[in-house]
Amino acid sequence: IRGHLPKEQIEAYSELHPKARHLLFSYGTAGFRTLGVVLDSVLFRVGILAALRSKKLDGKTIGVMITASHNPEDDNGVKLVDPRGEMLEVAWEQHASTLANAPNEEFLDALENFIRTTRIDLSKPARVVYARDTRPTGESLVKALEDGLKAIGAEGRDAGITTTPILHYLVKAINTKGTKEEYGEDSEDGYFQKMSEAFRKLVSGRPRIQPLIIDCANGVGAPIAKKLSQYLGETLPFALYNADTATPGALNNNCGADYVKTTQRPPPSLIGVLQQGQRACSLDGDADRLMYYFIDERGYFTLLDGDKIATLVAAFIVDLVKLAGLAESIKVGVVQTAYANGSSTKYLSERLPVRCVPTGVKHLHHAAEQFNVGVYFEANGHGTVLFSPSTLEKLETHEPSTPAQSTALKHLNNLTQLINQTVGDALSDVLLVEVVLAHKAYSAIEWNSLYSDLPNRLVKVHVPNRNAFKTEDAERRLVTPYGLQAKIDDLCKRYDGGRSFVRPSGTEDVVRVYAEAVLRSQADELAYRVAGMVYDEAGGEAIRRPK
Ligand code: G16
Repeated sequence: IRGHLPKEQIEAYSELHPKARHLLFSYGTAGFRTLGVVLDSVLFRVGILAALRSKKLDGKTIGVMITASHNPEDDNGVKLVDPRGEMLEVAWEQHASTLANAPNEEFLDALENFIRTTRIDLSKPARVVYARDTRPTGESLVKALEDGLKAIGAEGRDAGITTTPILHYLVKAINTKGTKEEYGEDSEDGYFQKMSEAFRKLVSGRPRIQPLIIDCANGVGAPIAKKLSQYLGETLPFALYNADTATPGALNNNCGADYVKTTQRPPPSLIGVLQQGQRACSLDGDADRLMYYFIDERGYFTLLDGDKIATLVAAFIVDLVKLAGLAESIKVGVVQTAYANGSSTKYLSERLPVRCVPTGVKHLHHAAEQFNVGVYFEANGHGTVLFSPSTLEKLETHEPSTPAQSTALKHLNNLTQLINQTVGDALSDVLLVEVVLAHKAYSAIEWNSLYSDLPNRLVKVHVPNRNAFKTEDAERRLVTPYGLQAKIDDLCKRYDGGRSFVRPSGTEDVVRVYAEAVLRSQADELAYRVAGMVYDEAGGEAIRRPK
């Protein structure tokens, strides 16, 4: 090992954060996620791991976000953020799980072994920036993390209570400071300034925007949206609902993006508030997901989910690229997952290259990097737009030959400032959607009419062992339990436009079942019948239907 490992110090701190023998942790879709009260040892060890990741990357700042996002309030979790603001490199996920699971007395050995095999130079500096959402367990988990940082002698920066996307922004801003790629000032203020300035430029000269109703899921999105609103002033008035972060049990309860998407209903607190045709949206517990919706002229609730956002945004960017005279050199592509509504995939594929990847922002992000401009959104509202480094350069240096080209180019450059390109960001996405609606002079109704969603249903099945479910083909097909996929295929054939798939969740202890069909009743029936098969196959305990 190169450099010094303060073994005694680590051991002493480690004793304060013992790992319970019977618990097994796994770094899943979005880091470690389980009941908040059992995560103390994990946070301590993640502190050490983040410091080592920083040392491995020559002292670059690593981010740590303590959140369980859309999960219930009692859950908590932690995810690591790499220097460019993206999710932790996949190869390190296994290291994270191994270190989190080592019994107390073997932790130091596991650590030394890891440092040796990964060839980490301990003499390098270690810098970590961390934040948490509003969950009650967050405060003590931050302390455990800080003990991990102290134990290994890392420099920590507390970004306080903030959203996941702001933490990602900070990581990138810190690491690009003073370089040619400087991302912005490394503070919350820098984040708000950057986004709100770009927004003002993009909507200048357009008609005044009507107030937007935002359901904040009673989470950290509430105080952050409030601050953003001060920067936006009259350019985009917010009406904040479910902004109560103090009442125990309120977080994500009957509100928020996940509730709206899975129940396909507005939060009960907005019933009577939402007027026909008025657009509203929901954030999730850490403000990285966004759902828009409205009540249509017949009084029906209509969702504008991640697929609809992707379609709106991709079409807008394609138009601007054409108008700027750059259609030949800048190719726009879209990345989705199996949850994307079949109609959205059809609509988009007729116009653009579309790729399907497994669930999890890390997969979408990497696939989107392959395009000059990659628009990625999960149907659940998690997504953003990436401009490749060469595209950014092209946009900055291209000489427009007409005033129309010049305007389109200016809009594109402002979009690169408006969009949080590190990760899905509900508030940055709100601004993006509002810009497109303003430019197109679309109401929610017109936006929705781009294509009609196939009716769909998502259900959760509680099974004794969700790991028995293995998938392939970007999670569209089951490999095990053996024979189950053939049964699902047979069933799907009996429904017009029937499509269904089954996958284990990476953030909750459930198996998820998705189904869609041409008719609502058929989509529901297909979902519940496939869920029934999963239940029978795996000895499921209960099917939790949306209330
Ligand atoms: C996380 C991930 C998302 C994923 C979601 C559900 O979201 O970041 O990419 O779609 O979990 O994942 P799963 O179906 O595997 O449980 P969030 O908003 O909870 O961080």
